[in-house]
Amino acid sequence: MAARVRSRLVLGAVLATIALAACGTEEVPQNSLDPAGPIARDIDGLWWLVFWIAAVIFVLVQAALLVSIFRFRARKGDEGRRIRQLHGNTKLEVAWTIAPAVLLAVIAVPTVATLFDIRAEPTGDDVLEINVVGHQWWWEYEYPEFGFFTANELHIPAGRPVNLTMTSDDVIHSFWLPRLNGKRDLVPGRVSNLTLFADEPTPDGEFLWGQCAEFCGLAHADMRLKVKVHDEDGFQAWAAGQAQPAVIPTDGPAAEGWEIFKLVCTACHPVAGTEEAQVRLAPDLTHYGSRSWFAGATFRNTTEHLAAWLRNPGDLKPMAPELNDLAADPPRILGMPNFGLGGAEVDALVALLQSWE
Ligand code: HEC
Ligand SMILES: [Cu+2]
Repeated sequence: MAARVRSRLVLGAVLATIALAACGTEEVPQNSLDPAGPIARDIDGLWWLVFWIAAVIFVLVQAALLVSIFRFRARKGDEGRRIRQLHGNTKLEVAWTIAPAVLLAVIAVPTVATLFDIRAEPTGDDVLEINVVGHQWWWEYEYPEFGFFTANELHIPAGRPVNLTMTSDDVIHSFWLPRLNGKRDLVPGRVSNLTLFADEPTPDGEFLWGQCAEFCGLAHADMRLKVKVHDEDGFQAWAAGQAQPAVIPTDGPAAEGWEIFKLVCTACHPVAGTEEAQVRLAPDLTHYGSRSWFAGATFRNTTEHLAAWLRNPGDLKPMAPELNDLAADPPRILGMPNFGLGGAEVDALVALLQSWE
C-alpha cells in the first residue's frame, strides 16, 4: 500500500475514534466522573488534579518537541553539514530526574490521603449496615437491622453512610458502583468493606448502575447491580415492606404456582415466612414482585422476561447448571437449571412471583 494512502487511513481512523468517543455523553450510567456522593467526589477531584498536572506536562513536552522539529530541521543548503555532537549533560539529567520525582511525591500526598479517607469504615449511629455476598453471577444483600434478604437491586437511603460488609461464596468478585465509590474485591473466606454515601434520592424508576468488576466466569458480564436511593421516609417504608413475610396465596393461578414452587424451587430459593422454602442457595424471592430488575440486575422484571426466564433461564443468561452439586459441602451452584416447565406452569409461577410484592 502506498505510504500516502496508509497515512490517510490511519488519520481517518484516529479522527473517527475521537468523533465516536464523543457519542454517548447523553446516557453514561457508569461514569465515575459524574459523582453522586462525597466519596466519589473525592475520587473525581483527585482524578482531575492528576489530569491537569499531566495535561500541563503533555503541552510542555509536545511544545519542546515541535520547537525541536521545526526550528532545528535540515534546511536547503544544509546537505553534508555536520551537526555539533554532544555527549551527556549532567545538569539537565539531574533536573529531569529530580523534577518528576518531586512531582510524584506531590501527587502522592492527596492520593494517599484520599485512599485512607475512602477506606475508613464509617462510624456513628446513622450508619446503615448491609452484608453483601457475591455469587456466580448475582449479588445477595442482607439488611441485619431489619432481618431480611434481597438480591441484585440494592436500596439505600440518601444523606447517610452505608457500610457494606462483603464476602464471596465462590470466586473473587468486585463490587463497583462508579458514581458512589471505587472498586472493592469480595474474596472467599475474607471480609472486606466498602462505604456508600449518596447525596440525593434517584428519580422515580431510575437507578445508579454498577457491575462486578472482577472476571468471575461465564456470566461475569451479566453480573450487574442497580441501586435505588430513597429519601429517609421512602427507605424506611421500603425496608418495612421487605421485612414482612411472604403471603402464601390460597386460590387462583398463584396458588397453583405455590404447589409447583414447593416441589421444584425450594431446593434453592428461600422465601421468608414459609416452612418449605428455607434453603439459601439462590436469590431470596420473598418480595420478588417488588423488584424492577432480576438475574444479576440485567433484565427488567417484566412479565415477558420472567416467563422467558422460567421457560429456559439459559436463553437469557449464559450459565452452567449442569455443574451444580447441591449435595457437595458447601453446595456448588452455577446457575438456574431449565426445568422444562409447560406454559400453564410458567403462568402459574409468574402469578405467584408477581403476587409477592
Ligand atoms: C438448582 C437451584 C435452583 C432451583 C431449583 C431454582 N432456581 Fe431460580 N435461580 C437459581 C439461581 C442460581 C439463580 C440466579 C441466577 C443468576 O442470576 O445468575 C436463580 C434466579 C431466579 C430468579 C431471578 C431472581 C433475581 O432476583 O435475580 C427467579 C425469579 C427464579 N430463579 C425463579 C425460580 C423458580 C420459580 C424456580 C422453580 C421453578 C426456581 N427458580 C428454581 C437457582 C435455582
Ligand atoms: Cu463476579
